[in-house]
Amino acid sequence: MIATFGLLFLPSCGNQAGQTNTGGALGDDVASQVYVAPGEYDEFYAFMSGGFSGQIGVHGLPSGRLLKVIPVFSTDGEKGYGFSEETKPMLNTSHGFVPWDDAHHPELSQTNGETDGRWIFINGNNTPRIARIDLSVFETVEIIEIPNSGGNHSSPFTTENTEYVVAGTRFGVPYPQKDVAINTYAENFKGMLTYVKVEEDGAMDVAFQILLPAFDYDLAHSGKGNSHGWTFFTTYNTEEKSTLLEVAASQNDKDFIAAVNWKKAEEYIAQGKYQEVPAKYAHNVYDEKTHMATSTMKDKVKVLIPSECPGLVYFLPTPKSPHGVDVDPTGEYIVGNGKLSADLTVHSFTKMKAAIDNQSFETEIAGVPVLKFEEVVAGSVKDAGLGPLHTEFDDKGNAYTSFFITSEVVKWKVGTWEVLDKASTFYSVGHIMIPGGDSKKPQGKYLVALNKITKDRYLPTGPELCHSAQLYDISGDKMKLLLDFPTAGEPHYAQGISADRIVPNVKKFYPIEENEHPYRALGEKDARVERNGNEVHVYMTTIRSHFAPDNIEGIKVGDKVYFHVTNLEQDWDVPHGFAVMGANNAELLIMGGQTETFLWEPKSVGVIPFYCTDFCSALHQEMQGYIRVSPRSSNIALKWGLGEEEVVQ
Ligand code: RUQ
Ligand code: CUA
Repeated sequence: MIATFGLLFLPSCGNQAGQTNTGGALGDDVASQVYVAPGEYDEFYAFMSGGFSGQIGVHGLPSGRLLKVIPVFSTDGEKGYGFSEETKPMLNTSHGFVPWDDAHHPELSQTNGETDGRWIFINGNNTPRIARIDLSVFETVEIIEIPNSGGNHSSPFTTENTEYVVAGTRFGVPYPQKDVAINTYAENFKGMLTYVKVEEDGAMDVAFQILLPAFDYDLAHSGKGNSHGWTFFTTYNTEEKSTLLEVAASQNDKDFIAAVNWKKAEEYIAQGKYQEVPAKYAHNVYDEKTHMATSTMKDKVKVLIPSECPGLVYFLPTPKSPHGVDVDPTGEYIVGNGKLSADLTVHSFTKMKAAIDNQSFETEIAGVPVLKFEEVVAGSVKDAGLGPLHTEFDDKGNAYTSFFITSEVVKWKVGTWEVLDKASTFYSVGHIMIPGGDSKKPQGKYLVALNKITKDRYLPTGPELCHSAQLYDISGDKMKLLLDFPTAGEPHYAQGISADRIVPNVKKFYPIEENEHPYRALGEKDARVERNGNEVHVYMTTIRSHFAPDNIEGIKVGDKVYFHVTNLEQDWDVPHGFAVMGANNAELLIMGGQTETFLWEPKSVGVIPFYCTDFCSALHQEMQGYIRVSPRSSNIALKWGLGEEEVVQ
């Protein structure tokens, strides 16, 4: 009763734009539809990209509860990600250490076109990268840089069996990079599409790249069923302009969807019809046994040139500056979300194949045949709204498209193209997500709208407001708004999956006997301190509620002190933390069975405290210790201990 009373007052100030919240919180008993009782699990996981936070936010659906923020492309002081010696290599690139990125599109791994819960991939837009997150631990375990690209936006959309994840450059860049006048764009700049091979165990590597004109490659989705073996990329700026794009790149009536036959590409690679070119890009891998990341610099890549590889790429004319490209669950329909077009254009894969067979080409650009629009178009969704961006699908033959300008989600029928329903979003929706909504088997119970503007939806927090997700029930004929919830960073795309596909594989701690970290200490008997010149290695252990050792003497100003901290706990949810006063670093947060390393370079003499940062037991506050720092010239012996026991060296 109290909850209902509260809700009555909030929407009145949440609707200043004059929109009516039909079927929303006031409609009927929606609260019970999103209520997940204490102690119960949500039915779905939702993985929201963090946009300019560089991370992934994991929420439960339908409750909207934030379950975890997974650090991916940005350092994260909360978890020591990018601060510990083990994770620093994850953020290495050909430009050196890059502690931030703009993460847009999470994409779950698939088997037979269905989400399988093994991994989630996400693109780094700014310094082109793709990351892989292992969903047994919810940690980033691999990041590969994408060479010959600028702005990896059309990424990392997967193929039907996760054979590949793709990357397409949003910005044309000189190929190879060189010092040229910007106004030579059309002649010197190129656009590269990249296929990253994903092995059975998840390991990624750049398999090949395809050299195309310097259009802006915006988004992508792969075919499925009949269209398996193809990937579709949207383009804009087919005008190939480099300045004032808001006008210059909106001239052409139609831009293109680039259809890439990646099975054909595999044949050309096998026949050796590629150019091997120098390219510097980092490949970073986190090993769950050594608890350590390594970064390897790669130096070449295979490039396919369409004019030398007939049948590899075709352009499908598509009005007008299409943003998202989405393939329906059958694989037959390819939806081009032309953001400046009044209608939504849908192409047919069958018609596309026929047009290719009949050579119904309008023209050719850089060796790529342009198919005739009328020969490939299947239909269009008319007058649905303004500014279509993205489309997802349910399991009943319906599609849902977000319209940014008119702030709404429009439901339409695949095949007849009729508009069935519209629901307002609050406000300015970008991506939408239905669990499995870009797979062969959508789990179409909920739709999440990811909104850009939230003013007046939440209590004000100064000039900056959080972004917002809105949850709709789509199980009936009409969409029903159930819930608003804030998100971390700016969610672009998101992915959802029923929890039963992930929960059985989730690890609760790392078995200590499998720990292969070179500086591990597998019990307190292994705890010790070793000096090697001005490098000091502390083999430290943690267990409720002490560090071993907790008193260390004989450290000198100018030393490089590496604390290798092994958490001996073999229990779920008992991390210990580690922090040192004045360290130019973040804490470590060490999971059970894990070893992590903290580098500290003491700059002045004194006795410096350290402590556990994660409340771990009733005696957490006692979990502390001291390090004595002496002058560089001193001859204080290295000495360490815990309680009565002390070792002097
Ligand atoms: S993009 S809406 Cu990467 Cu559509 Cu954000
Ligand atoms: Cu260990 Cu607090």
